[in-house]
Amino acid sequence: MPLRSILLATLLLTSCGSKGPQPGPSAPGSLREAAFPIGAAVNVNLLRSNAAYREVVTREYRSVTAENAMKFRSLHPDAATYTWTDADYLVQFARQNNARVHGHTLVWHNSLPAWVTNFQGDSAAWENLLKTHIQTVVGHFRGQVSSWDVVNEAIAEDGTLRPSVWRQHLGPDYVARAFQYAHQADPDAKLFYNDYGHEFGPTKRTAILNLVGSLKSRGIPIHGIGLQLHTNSNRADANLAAAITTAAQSGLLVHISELDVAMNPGKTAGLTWSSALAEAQKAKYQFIVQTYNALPAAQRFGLTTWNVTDADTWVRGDCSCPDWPLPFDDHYQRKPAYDGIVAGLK
Ligand code: 9MR
Repeated sequence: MPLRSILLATLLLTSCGSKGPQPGPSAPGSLREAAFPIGAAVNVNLLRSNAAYREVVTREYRSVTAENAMKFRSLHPDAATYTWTDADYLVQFARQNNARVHGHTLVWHNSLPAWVTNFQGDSAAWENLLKTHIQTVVGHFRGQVSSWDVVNEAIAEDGTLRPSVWRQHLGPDYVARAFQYAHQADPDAKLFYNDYGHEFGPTKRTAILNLVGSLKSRGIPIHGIGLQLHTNSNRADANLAAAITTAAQSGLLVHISELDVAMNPGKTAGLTWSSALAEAQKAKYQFIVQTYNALPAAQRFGLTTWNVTDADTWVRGDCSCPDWPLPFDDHYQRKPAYDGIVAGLK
């Protein structure tokens, strides 16, 4: 083959095809270049088995959260059994790719194994269950998982403490003790209270900030607030801004921990993707990132999307409807939403 053809072939190979998804025209090299860590919730099975998925995660993200692999039911399916394989795989992947791992989640009312929901024991036995789980998990990942959602979704939408098994068997102060147990197991880990609905209005948001503020003033080791921000096209920008800026008034780290922007809030069965939806979604992503980017740098822990692409979003399963909530499409390509993130970072 003449030299010119070889050069042309090499150029073509590097600019399309062989490297998987390609950057859009207005995009930078990758989201890894942002001033704060941008990450995604990762499905470990896809990471193992789907090369295009793995390529996007590797190329774009400086932080990873396990979508499911570090939940109670995944890690601790029986009282005497811990299963580390998937979570360890993710930690190993992150180490190879110079990404941080955010742990999700130690104490939640959901995704519990039957042995916990059926557990019979007095309050001391429940306390031991909670403490042992937290300290075994945090201890296992000590030095590798640098932050944790210690307690997830403990507040109900009316602002009261959710009547979960934990609240029922351990009393309302289980939240504080969970943070203390996690801190004992890894004093260097950054510990978060994570919840959804800060953007719904002041009731839940105020309750969360009061809880977090009271933990902080008691000297409980809490370092940050996770705003899930599972949002959609109908949510007003003013509510999104209130969620982000109010959380920062706590003085703690702020993690946008589970961001996605659903575009079919009416759950219309036959809805199809359109450039109008793509542009509306881009504007929402840009607004959220811009608002977050305006927080004091020392409080910007990072921004994590919940899942990677529209092909693996939890939203479709949840609504049983078509939706496209993420910055990458079904073919692992960058969407206008991606450009919205980039624009918001400027
Ligand atoms: O995306 C997760 C889905 O695969 C699980 O079935 C579900 C229950 O464990 O949890 C989903 O992730 C949730 C996260 O852990 C907490 N905030 C809400 C997320 C979406 O439901």
